[in-house]
Amino acid sequence: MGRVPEGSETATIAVMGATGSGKSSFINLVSGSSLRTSDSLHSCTEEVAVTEPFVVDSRKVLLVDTPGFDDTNKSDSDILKLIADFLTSSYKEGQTLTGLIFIHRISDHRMGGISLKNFRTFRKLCGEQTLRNVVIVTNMWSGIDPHLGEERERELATNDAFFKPALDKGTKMFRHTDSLESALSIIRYILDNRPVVLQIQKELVDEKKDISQTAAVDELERQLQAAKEVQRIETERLKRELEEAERAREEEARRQREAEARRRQEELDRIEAERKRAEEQRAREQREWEERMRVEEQERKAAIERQQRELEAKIAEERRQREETERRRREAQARYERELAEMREREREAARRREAEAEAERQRIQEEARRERERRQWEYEDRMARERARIEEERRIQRENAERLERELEWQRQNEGGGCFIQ
Ligand SMILES: Nc1nc2c(ncn2[C@@H]2O[C@H](COP(=O)(O)OP(=O)(O)OP(=O)(O)O)[C@@H](O)[C@H]2O)c(=O)[nH]1
Ligand SMILES: [Mg+2]
Repeated sequence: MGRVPEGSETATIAVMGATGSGKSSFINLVSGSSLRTSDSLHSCTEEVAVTEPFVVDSRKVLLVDTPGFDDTNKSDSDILKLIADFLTSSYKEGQTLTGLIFIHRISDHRMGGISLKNFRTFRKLCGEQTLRNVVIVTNMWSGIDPHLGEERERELATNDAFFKPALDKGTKMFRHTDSLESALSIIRYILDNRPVVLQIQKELVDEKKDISQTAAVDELERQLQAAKEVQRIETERLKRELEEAERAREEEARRQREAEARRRQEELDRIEAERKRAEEQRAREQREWEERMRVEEQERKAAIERQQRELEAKIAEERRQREETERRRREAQARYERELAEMREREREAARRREAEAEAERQRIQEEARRERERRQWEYEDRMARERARIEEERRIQRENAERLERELEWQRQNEGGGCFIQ
């Protein structure tokens, strides 16, 4: 690929195939376009679209994207009309197709399915003379086991019901392995072809037929009729099967009803037997229960009488014990009172003794105090007598000293007159 050469003859290649087969993806890869593709189950391309020109080996190339047959929104005849309109107008403008690519997913589970039905319409659109310009491209090889892919490819190429008749008349089959290189090699192969006029272009432009008179529409109608026939046969088969099933169901239902009735009768018998057994059991249990109740009642009465006797004995014993206790209490009380009186007597005796002892002690202390007072009185008087004697003595000495001083003074006075002083 490279710059678009001036004046070179443009190769226009149309890409067709079932919806979702990868037409737009193939075109985007090889032309660098960005046509819308889809991951969903819904059809994506709704109109015929032509890429910008691009160059392969110095040839200007245009790829034509087409909506896929078996579109989710449009009928096959609508799609055919869209493609036919494009081919008619381009042919009228003098443009013819250098090649046609029919894309087939090798990963399709049903080889004879939608894709091959579309291929038949495609062939009628191209015509037998142009099959040399047609290339069948198998893609999506990555989604299948290689051995299974090869087997399918061989089957497609060798089975008359598939691509063999077209391949016999010059159509080629290529693998597209998702790489640009594989896509380019397919384009390069087509570029060696001479442009051709398709059957539908001849029919619509040269022969001025209405689209309803074209072989492609014939093929679509044939397919529609065939589909209707298949549908009719299928509906009849289903109807027969339904009727048979209905009969079989009725027979089966009758058998089931009988079996159900038998089963219910058996169930009723079983329930009745069960009920009888349960009733007998209940009556037996009732009798046993009554007998048990009677025995239990007797035992209960006996037990009550026994308990009554035991209780009365117990009450008598308790009364006796209470009287015994009362007697002992009264004895203890009397003993206690006696002991209390004795104790009080002893205490009174002890008190009297203590009082006598205290009186004796008081008298002894009083006596001692009196003696002490007397002793102190005596000592005091003695001391006073001695003091008085001492004072008398001192007075006597003072008198004597005064007398002596008197005498000395007298003597002095006497001596002062003589003029002599005797010391
Ligand atoms: N693995 C694999 N997936 C592919 C290839 N080509 C297309 N796809 C995927 O297939 C899906 C449909 O691809 P499109 O290119 O939209 O198919 P289409 O044929 O243009 O579909 P319509 O426009 O609806 O008719 C997308 O998810 C693509 O990515 C391929 O070569 N290999
Ligand atoms: Mg598309």
